Amino acid sequence: MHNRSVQIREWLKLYFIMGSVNCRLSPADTLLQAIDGGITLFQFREKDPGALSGAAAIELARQLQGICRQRGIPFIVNDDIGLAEMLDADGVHVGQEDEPAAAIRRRLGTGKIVGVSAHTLQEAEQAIADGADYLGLGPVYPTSSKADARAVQGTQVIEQLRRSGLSIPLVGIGGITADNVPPVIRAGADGISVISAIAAAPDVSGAARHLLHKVTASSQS
Ligand code: FQP
Ligand code: MG
Repeated sequence: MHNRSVQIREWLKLYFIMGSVNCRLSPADTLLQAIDGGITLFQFREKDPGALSGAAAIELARQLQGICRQRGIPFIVNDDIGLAEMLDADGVHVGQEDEPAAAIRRRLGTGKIVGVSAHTLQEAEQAIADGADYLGLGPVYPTSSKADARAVQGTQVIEQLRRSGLSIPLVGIGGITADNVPPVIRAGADGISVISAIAAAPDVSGAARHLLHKVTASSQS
C-alpha cells in the first residue's frame, strides 16, 4: 500500500490529459512530443463538442495506449469504465457526476488505478473512503478546456485537505500554466494536471519540459 502511493505520487508530477479536440497537432504526435518533454501520466479524455465517438474513439484510444505502453507511461481513461475494461487500461478517472468510485473499485479490483475529482474536503473524504488512489482537485485557476467546470477555488481546498491530515496523492487541475505552478505544489499537491498548457502549446515537448521543471523546482523550495 505504501509503495503504491509512492509510485502514484511519482506518476502525478506531470499528468497530461488530452483528446483529439484539444490538440493542435495530431493526437499521436501531441502525445509523443509530450512524452519526450517528460509527462509522467496520461489520461485519454475524448469528450466535448467535436469529439470522436464509437469505433473512431476506440481506435484513437488504442493508438494512444500503444504509444504509452511503448514509452512506459501509464494510460488512464476518463469517465468510460467500459472502454477502460475493453482496453485493459491502467486505470480510470471519474468525477462527481460519473459512476461512483466505490462501484468502480469493486468492478476493476485493486490492480487498477482509480482517480476521483473532488472540489471540497467532504468529497475528498468520500473518495478516499470509496478507495480512490488519487484525487484531482480544482479548478485551481480559470480554465477554458472544460465548459461545465465548477467555480475557481485557488489552492485553498488543497491546503485545507493537507491541514486536515489527508495524505492521499493528489494533483491540482484547471488553468495551470508554467507561471502559476509554484502555489499549487506549495499548497501540498504532488503534481499538476494540464490539457491546454501542453496540447495547445506552440512547442509541445518544450512546454511539457518547462512544466515538469517548475513542478520539480517548486517541490524542493
Ligand atoms: N481531475 C483529473 C485529474 N481529471 C479529470 N478529468 C478531472 C479532474 C475532471 O468528471 P470530471 O473530471 O469532473 O470532468 P470531465 O469528465 O469532464 O473531465 F486528476 F486526473 F487530473
Ligand atoms: Mg468525468
